[in-house]
Amino acid sequence: MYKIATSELETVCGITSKIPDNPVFEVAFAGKSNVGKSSLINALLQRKALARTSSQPGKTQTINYYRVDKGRKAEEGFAPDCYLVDLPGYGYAARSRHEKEKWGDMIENYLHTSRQLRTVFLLVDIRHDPSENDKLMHDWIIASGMQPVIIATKKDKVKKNELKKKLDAIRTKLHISADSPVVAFSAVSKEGREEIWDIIRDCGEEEG
Ligand SMILES: Nc1nc2c(ncn2[C@@H]2O[C@H](COP(=O)(O)OP(=O)(O)O)[C@@H](O)[C@H]2O)c(=O)[nH]1
Ligand SMILES: [Mg+2]
Repeated sequence: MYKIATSELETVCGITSKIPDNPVFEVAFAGKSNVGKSSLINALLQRKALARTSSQPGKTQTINYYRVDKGRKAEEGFAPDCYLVDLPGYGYAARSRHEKEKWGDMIENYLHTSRQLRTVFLLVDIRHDPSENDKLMHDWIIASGMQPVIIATKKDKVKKNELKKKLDAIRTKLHISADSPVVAFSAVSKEGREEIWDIIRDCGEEEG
């Protein structure tokens, strides 16, 4: 189990904010509103409510940078010094066209501007087939030169004997090759947490 020495919300970017030029690597979390991005970040950081969660979709319309283990030297057993970036959610039905465009601009700007971004995790609800917006987001991540890592959230909501079928459906819909991971995660049981930290640590090490 990864130990986390410190975690804090360091930067919040609105639509007009400049994307920060951060000193250490970033990994980002994308997905529709309510899919469980903030819950996943809290679970990774072992914090109850550092990232605000809500049963009302569409609350987070900023890019939130959570700094992990700031200034800490790499050490076995500890999470690396890095940023977990909570991206604004999409697919909120009541949202206006104007807001959708703002959302798209923000995400595209982030994907293209952030020099420290190493991996984007795309979260999809394990119970449902990926939506058109999920496919669009998946394509955007690939177009910006990264291989998205899929996290199927709310694993506790499906029966054990349905798990494989659900994961296979997600793979098929998003055209995920057999050698790319699709990680099943539950914020209730915290299953999947260590596997996600392994991926984060590895993508930070690639850069040296
Ligand atoms: N059962 C279950 N509920 C979850 C899980 N992850 C998130 N939720 C719930 O789903 C809702 C939205 O979660 P949140 O993290 O705010 O989603 P976000 O909009 O993507 O940041 C909240 O009511 C959470 O408690 C999970 O793994 N299992
Ligand atoms: Mg959120």
